[in-house]
Amino acid sequence: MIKFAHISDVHLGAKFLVFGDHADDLRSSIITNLNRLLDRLVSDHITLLLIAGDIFDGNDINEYQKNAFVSFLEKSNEQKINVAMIFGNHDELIYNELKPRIEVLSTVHVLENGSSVEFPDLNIKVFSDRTLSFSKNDNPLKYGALLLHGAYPDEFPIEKLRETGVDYVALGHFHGFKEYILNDNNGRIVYPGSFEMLEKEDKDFGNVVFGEFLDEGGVHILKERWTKYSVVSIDININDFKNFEDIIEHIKHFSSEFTVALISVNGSRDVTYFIPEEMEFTRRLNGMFFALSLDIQVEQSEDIEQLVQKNEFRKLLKKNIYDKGEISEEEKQDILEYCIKLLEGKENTL
Ligand SMILES: [Mn+2]
Repeated sequence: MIKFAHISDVHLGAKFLVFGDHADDLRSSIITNLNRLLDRLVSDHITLLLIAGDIFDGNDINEYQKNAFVSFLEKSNEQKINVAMIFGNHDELIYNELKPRIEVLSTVHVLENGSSVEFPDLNIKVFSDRTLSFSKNDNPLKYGALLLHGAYPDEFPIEKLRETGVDYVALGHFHGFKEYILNDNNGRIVYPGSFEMLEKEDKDFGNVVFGEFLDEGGVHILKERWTKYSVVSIDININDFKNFEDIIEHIKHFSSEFTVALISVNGSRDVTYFIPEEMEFTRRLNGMFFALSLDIQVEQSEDIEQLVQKNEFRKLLKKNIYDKGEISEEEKQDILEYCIKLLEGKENTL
């Protein structure tokens, strides 16, 4: 039984622009989790780490971020943890720059497209080949893993993946966890999801996948959510709430400093139902969440509803006045007009 871990889409140096003042928190969270991962690999005697691309967010990365990653690799090397990794198209230039520092680390292997590395001690061969033009015959060892960055199944059809004869396809690119069955011999195709929350709309991000190659072939995997951040969708229909303060009270229940709230406000209101403008609404929610996205789609039903009400009122009034025979036509008309003005707020009650 050989243990491994799989991460992808670390996106070191991501700008996290949508998170404003909190961007630094997320950037440091990535590095905290990298260090935590190293501790875990050591304490759990996990000797193989697969990194499936998008390690850096782009080519414009500061020295601190670059050093954080190289230092992670150096420590992995000291701990004799085997690392097989690929860079994505996002971070190719950085890789070329860091190459001299990475190449000297004997347990760290950067796989370029079409290459592979054998770990005889682990009985595993790790491939990276976007054309998928290799087979079981190319692997003298018991287990095979394939590192790829891209879209499954569009770029990597299941039939071709099966023909490679590998036990595990370690993918990167999508930022949410996904697991697919590769074959009926416990083979799996897995996206761990990004290492940390990258966009407000991401789902199931911030994971590390832990697994083991089984004696009978194939793998068993477990996803662990490592991010402290989460996303909650709050759908509000204003017609379910007495007033705006009631809505605020409801939203308060979800309040957390590590939560991104996606709040959508729907329903239809008449003139008496107060919903502030988006900016004021956001101000009231200030401090409740890590970040917030507010979408107000409330129908202004005042015209139609008021019109219906007015017409009803007119009909009722007319009927009641005209039923009384003792007053003159002129008086009836005056009363009717006065009442309508009252209703429209153009006249005060006496
Ligand atoms: Mn990515």
